[in-house]
Amino acid sequence: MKQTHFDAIVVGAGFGGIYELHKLLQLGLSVRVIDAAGDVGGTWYWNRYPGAMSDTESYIYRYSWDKEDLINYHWKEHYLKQPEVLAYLEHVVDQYNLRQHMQFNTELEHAHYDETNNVWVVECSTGESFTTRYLITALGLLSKTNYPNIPGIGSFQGEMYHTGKWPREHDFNGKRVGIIGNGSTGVQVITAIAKDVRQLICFQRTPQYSVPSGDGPVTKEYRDAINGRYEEIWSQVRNSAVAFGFEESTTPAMSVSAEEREKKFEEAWQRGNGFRFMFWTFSDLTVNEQANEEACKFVRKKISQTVKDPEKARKLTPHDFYARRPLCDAGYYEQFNRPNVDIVSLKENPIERISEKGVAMSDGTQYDLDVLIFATGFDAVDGNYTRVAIKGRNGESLKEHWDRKDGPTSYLGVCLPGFSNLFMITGPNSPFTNIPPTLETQVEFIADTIARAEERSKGKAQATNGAAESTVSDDSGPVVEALETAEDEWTDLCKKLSDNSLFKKTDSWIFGANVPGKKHTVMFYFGGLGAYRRVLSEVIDAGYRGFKPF
Ligand code: NA7
Repeated sequence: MKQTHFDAIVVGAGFGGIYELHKLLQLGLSVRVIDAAGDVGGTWYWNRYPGAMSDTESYIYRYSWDKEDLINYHWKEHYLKQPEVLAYLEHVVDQYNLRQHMQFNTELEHAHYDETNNVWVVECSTGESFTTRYLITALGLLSKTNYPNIPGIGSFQGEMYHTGKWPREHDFNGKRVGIIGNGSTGVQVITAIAKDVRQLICFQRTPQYSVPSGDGPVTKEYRDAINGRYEEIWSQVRNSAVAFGFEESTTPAMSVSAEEREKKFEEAWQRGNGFRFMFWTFSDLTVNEQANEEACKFVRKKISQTVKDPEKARKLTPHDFYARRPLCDAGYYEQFNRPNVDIVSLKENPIERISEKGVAMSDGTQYDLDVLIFATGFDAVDGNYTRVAIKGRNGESLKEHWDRKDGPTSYLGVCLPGFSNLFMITGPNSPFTNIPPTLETQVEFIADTIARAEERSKGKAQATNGAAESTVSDDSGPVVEALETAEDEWTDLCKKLSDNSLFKKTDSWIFGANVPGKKHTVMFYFGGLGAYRRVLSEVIDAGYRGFKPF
């Protein structure tokens, strides 16, 4: 079998992989990016479902490192829709001539670390085998699709889609459509297709708190104002907690009067954006039950004011904590005022089975459908890593490592003991934020670490070769590996930081609670991006604290 060697292989051609490639090429390394998809885009390649958009505002859902491009690459609305995000990533790839280093329709199937030669051996779905000094996974947080385990799922004779693997074409005009799932994806799909379909049945397991997105066209004046302040904007984003472009509140909700609270919630509702509603209004919505309930009451009132049919409103109204990934929408609750849109509560009436014709409910109701959409999310964070065998120094796979550690772990979200020269972009216990600024932070940390490793290894090799009395030729290259103590401390810190979070008390993918059998455990660093960046700086300043000397 032909084996080709690269200094670095990056797995994934999305936001993270593209930037990592760019950075590593700047270091003069030979790099190959592989991706199972047919082209660039990562998440934005696969998630082409109707209504797909980023719910980070457009001006900060992009790279910050190309100042000219920031100013000149146009964005039309407050939020980028999937085709625009994809077009942006393609534009960056073309601008920097990166495509020549990328190989598509090539899935990583197996990788193991060959300690003798200090290389990763990477085997792909194409039958190719590569060796590489550095293996960098840019797999995305949300890409392994999660299908519910409903009896008869394979028997449906109509069109069936998962939002995370959406085909290029679809036509739902005049069709009877069922959708299972109402997370951020389901909310976007429902809002986008309700007006076009003959009938839309929304199968909902847990109702959601969603706030308006505040989308709309941006004026030239708005753009010019943003363009004039990008330095300041990125500096604020990098030093903030959730990196969504606003200052997080420092005011506890119950420290102000009921009127003031209402006013603040209303202001956030009018301005739009889920993260703004959760983190800009008050400082303690995600940690204080009473404060949280105030936000819940506000959204419940909005639902009851919006949804005219009291039965639909009842089913759509959540009663648990407002402590899942915050959602925003372009008129979600409003869609249920359409006569062709209905909501089915799966907690009251579970799905009995999926049949050839549609969905059969426990109470005997049968919904005949032409289309069934699964907006049922992802086996998030570690799901992508554990489905392929990535084996480290001792032959232990990531899955075995994480089973041994009782949940997915890392040092700094990036490295792992036993997995020399493996770097993860948004690995487990990375910051919970708007993703591009965290990706950039990690990509730069990884590139700087590799630069140092290369530099020091060259120095070492020269010193060794120059030393006449030396009998050992140290040409096996640099080895970067986190210490197990550092991994354990980072995991403990992440656990501690999440201890007070109400997110922990709700079931969602953020704590791995959406996939049956998956351990409910911390998967993010909740300290915020600013604090995370400071930790990385301290690690570097302390000579790569937590790593074996390299
Ligand atoms: P999410 O947020 O995980 O939402 C998945 C939805 O699917 C949610 O409503 C789930 O209900 C529902 N679901 C999952 N499994 C089942 C079964 N077995 N039966 C019925 N309903 C089910 O995924 P999204 O794609 O919406 O969003 C993921 C992230 O992508 C999002 O946060 C953004 O960052 C982008 P549940 O609420 O668990 O009861």
